[in-house]
Amino acid sequence: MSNISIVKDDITSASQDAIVNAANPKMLGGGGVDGAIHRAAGPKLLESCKKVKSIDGVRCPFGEARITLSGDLHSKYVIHTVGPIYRQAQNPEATLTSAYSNALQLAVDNGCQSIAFPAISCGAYGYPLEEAARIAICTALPFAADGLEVVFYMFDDKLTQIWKDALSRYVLT
Ligand code: AR6
Repeated sequence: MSNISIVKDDITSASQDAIVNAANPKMLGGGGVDGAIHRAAGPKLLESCKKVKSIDGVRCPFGEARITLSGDLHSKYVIHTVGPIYRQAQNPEATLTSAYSNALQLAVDNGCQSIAFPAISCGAYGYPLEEAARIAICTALPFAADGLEVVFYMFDDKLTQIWKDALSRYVLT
């Protein structure tokens, strides 16, 4: 049994300690899951984001993660991470791996026992889905083995199946 599970659901309904947002470097909202999380969280999330230190408008560089309060969401925290734009990144695999691992580490450092992830970089940022699923599952594995509950919220049937296939390939369930 692993501490990793996959559900087909809207991540804004998640009640894990932290919800991960697939953000952009400015961290002030956007489309896709970022837009959905900001809509569900209300204006307090944007206020929390604005307080994050910015350098020339960049609050979270590609591959890094930042934590804020979560406004009206069920979770305690939102962890914003920025995956690679697949066709522009020099090393998309390394950047996606560090986006996941920095988000996971930030959750642990802030006392979270559970974390909810969307499929980072798999929408507007264009990451190939099977590759992204392998990176997501394999990066989460050591954290799950240390006791963190990791739940992947997949938005449609295709993504759900790809993530489940990766889970059974890389994890003994
Ligand atoms: N719950 C779970 N998953 C969702 C939801 C939801 N409510 N809505 C969309 N997804 P994307 P990216 C899935 O484009 O590729 C934003 O504008 C969606 O089906 O949200 O990392 C940011 O501001 C897809 O599989 O994120 C950035 O500019 C996955 O979430 C940029 O897009 C990620 O798709 C980031 O692009």
